[in-house]
Amino acid sequence: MFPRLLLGFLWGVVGASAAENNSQPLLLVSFDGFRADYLQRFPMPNLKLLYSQGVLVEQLTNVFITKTFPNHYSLVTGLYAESHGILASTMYDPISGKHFSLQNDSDPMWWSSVQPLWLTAQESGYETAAAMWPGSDVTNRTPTHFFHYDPDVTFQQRLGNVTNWMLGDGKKPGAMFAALYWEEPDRSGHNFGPENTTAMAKALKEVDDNIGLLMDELKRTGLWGRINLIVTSDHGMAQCSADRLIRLDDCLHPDNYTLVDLTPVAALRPKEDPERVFSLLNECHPHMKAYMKKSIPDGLHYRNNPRIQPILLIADEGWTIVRRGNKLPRLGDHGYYNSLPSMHPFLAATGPGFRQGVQMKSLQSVDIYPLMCRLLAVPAQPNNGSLTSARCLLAGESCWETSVVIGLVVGVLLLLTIITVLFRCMGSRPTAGPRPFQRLDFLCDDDEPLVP
Ligand SMILES: *[C@@H]1O[C@H](CO)[C@@H](O)[C@H](O)[C@H]1NC(C)=O
Ligand SMILES: *[C@@H]1O[C@H](CO)[C@@H](O)[C@H](O)[C@H]1NC(C)=O
Ligand SMILES: *[C@@H]1O[C@H](CO)[C@@H](O)[C@H](O)[C@H]1NC(C)=O
Ligand SMILES: *[C@@H]1O[C@H](CO)[C@@H](O)[C@H](O)[C@H]1NC(C)=O
Ligand SMILES: *[C@@H]1O[C@H](CO)[C@@H](O)[C@H](O)[C@H]1NC(C)=O
Ligand SMILES: CC(=O)N[C@H]1CO[C@H](CO)[C@@H](O)[C@@H]1O
Ligand SMILES: [Zn+2]
Repeated sequence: MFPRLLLGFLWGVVGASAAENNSQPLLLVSFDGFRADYLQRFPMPNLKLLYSQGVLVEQLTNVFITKTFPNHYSLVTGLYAESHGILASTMYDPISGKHFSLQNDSDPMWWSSVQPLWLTAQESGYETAAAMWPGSDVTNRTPTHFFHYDPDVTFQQRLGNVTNWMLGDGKKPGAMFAALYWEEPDRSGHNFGPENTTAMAKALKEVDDNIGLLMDELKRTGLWGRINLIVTSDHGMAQCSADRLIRLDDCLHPDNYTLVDLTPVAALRPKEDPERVFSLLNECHPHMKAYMKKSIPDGLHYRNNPRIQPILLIADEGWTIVRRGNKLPRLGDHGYYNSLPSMHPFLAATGPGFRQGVQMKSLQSVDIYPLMCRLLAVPAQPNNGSLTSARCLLAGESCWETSVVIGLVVGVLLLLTIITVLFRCMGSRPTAGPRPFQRLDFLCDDDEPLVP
């Protein structure tokens, strides 16, 4: 037991220092809206081949709200939405009076309270790159190489540019960190609903073909096996239905508030008498929870930011908030509580920095940021993640499972106690020669032995 634990400890020390100098370039790829259980429901042969040579985390617990921009920014900062400031797809900032939307997102004001990984790696002297990653085309905050957002640039074109950026031009080393974003299977999930097996099988076949393209391209360019590759996503997808609509106008006249964001998490600014507005919304629908800002649960990490509005409404899984009418806007949606498995994405990774054949049930998505910083050997900015669990995915790192840590601490304490006792015994009677073993139990008390 002790030798094994000590070996583990030494291995950890050696492994940690070796890892610091063995950093390889890192490519982070996100397939938007890849719900964790798609991996069980659909074949995905290329993705399976990828993680068979690396690691798989079956479910990532992402951040609330489970939307695209908040979660993509969490991946590259390790912060909850309240701490990185990208709180929704549609925002209002009461301090500046500015509005944010997916079409109007490049004002640096929204993004600049924190530093995404591409800027941190740049400060460490590296080139960085991104293809369509949310926030990567914000004025003065771009990586070395980037695209202005354009959904019409194909996966192959994004990939071709990213591999070129990572390869460098022979004179300069290529980008050390690159991030690649692709819109599917999110788009199909919204349009057809995750329960439409026919439509989702088609969308996921295309995603898996793109993963095949990615592996082929990395092999063709000689990057495969030289770089670390993480394939992940921002959130899952829930099935919606016209039978599960929550109509705000049924509860409260729209003149009484300004709507900042609508579904499945609504953000409202009451015009007057907030308590009255709240109480009407609170009783509005059994499948919608209303919160005054101050009482939003701690666990959501979605309260401490001026961009969070005075009243928040959260629909239950699969329910849609509308103002009025019977029209369902989307067959699939996300944004719901991040405790729901349907909202969770997955993570697969491979490369020299990762173990092989390791599967983990779950991980916090904020833990990916410190993991990437470790892989790149760049200093992590203050963040909400931890390497404690994620370390188990890395090659050359000891994996501190809780039981091992407790075993180690108890073992070392026991060993120290025995050594102390032995020394005290020897010291107290230097000439006495060997003593009866049982006497050790009494800390070498020189009185009568308890067992005569
Ligand atoms: C890592 O590399 C740096 C310079 O390249 C060197 O100074 C340092 O001693 C190395 N650290 C280890 C643990 O090998
Ligand atoms: C974009 O946002 C800025 C700042 O809130 C605003 O001044 C501008 O009118 C917006 N543009 C569009 C097209 O919405
Ligand atoms: C890079 O992207 C552009 C589109 O912006 C495309 O025309 C070009 O072919 C891409 N380059 C590669 C090597 O794929
Ligand atoms: C599923 O999606 C397909 C399109 O791929 C569509 O033709 C079909 O009607 C959908 N089925 C259901 C039950 O919505
Ligand atoms: C998240 O990290 C930020 C930056 O270190 C910190 O300010 C914030 O308090 C953290 N949030 C939680 C819930 O620990
Ligand atoms: C609770 C509340 O403020 N109700 C008001 C909402 O708006 C309508 C129409 O403007 C008023 O008549 C209500 O008194
Ligand atoms: Zn998304």
